[in-house]
Amino acid sequence: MAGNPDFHDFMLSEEHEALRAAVRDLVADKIAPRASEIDETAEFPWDVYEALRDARFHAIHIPEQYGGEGGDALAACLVIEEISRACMSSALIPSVNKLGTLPLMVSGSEQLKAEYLPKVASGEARFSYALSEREAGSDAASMKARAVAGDGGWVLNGQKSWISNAGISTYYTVMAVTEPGIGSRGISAFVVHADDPGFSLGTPERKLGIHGSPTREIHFEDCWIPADRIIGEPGTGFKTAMTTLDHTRVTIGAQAVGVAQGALDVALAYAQDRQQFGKPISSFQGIQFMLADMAMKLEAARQLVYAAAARSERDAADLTFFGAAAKCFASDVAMEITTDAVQVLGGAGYTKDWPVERYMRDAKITQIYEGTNQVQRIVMAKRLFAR
Ligand code: COS
Repeated sequence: MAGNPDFHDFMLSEEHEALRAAVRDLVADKIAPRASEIDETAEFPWDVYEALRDARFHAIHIPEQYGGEGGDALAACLVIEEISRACMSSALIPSVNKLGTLPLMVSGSEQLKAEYLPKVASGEARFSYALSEREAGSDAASMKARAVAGDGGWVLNGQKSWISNAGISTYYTVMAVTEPGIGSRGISAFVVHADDPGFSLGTPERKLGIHGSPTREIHFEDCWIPADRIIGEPGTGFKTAMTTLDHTRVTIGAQAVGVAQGALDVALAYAQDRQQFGKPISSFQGIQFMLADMAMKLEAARQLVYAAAARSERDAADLTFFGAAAKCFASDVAMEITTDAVQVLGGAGYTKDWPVERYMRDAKITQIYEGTNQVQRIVMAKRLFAR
């Protein structure tokens, strides 16, 4: 699977197919049976983390030279898609690890990469990404968190919001202002440790979905970190953050495709089983058209996500457009498909006896995180005008 972006014949390689099959088996065995309970208890599934780590699927994107599997962008998408098909909360394990470590892989010094990536590869550590703030969501460059050089290092003050897997992660990539007054060019990226003095966690957010992935604020109060924990040169943090999102938005597309596939699977089976007016509801054209539309849109989303993954792998010039398009299209489609799956199941679909209401709740976040779909459309339009 390493370094094989060569799938312009629109077929997955044998290695990718084998990976998909292996993840599917693990999901059926260890994750699907737990998915509803993870949602109900809203606890981080350490058993799933261990199962993914044992199978080396928890951070498949880490290069081999740092002790990782060296999975390419499509491999990461396949892992994330297959896990999301059963449990999106669990899919955040590989997704957040990729999001947190990619800034290092994109802009970090060799020393930083050698220090942190092997720990994530081995499963000893987990990494989150901290860009947003309470008052700086879509307008990320208006952030207020401040890092001031001092005492041979940096002193951080401020807060970050909606941080996925906060409290679970060992390390955080944190974007903060190092030179105020010059906008995005005054932002730098840093590695912060969960046990750095002055680092603290907010209370867990109470959310619509992805209950098994904790989301919290993180706070810095005179939090001192050594000078060599800056990622790249001062002032390059915003670019690093944006380049990271170009790649990882593709993985959100993969989550969306997975959760939509999970919902379609349930709707298809239910429609063929459920009898009304003396026959299965799948024999009614109204239901057939819904299911056909769901499958058609899902396949279009999947193809766009895989095409974007190929661009991510080869760092293509049009990745910014493709990452935004894949995330935006797949998540809009996932919201439609999961909502329609609830409709196909009718009253049953609205209850927790069936997983489709969970899929619908979980799908919603894919339209919001790593940039709202309104932001994705801004990003796409900018690229169109730049041509
Ligand atoms: N790759 C590399 N550099 C990029 C880039 C990208 N994809 N996008 C922007 N940049 C650079 C620009 O080239 C510009 O650099 P210069 O100052 O050297 O010209 C700089 O970053 C600022 O770009 P821009 O002016 O476009 O930034 P804006 O403040 O207008 O913001 C959006 C642009 C809205 C697209 C950005 O803030 C964004 O993506 N917001 C959403 C953030 C997000 O996804 N949050 C979720 C957090 S993770 S859950």
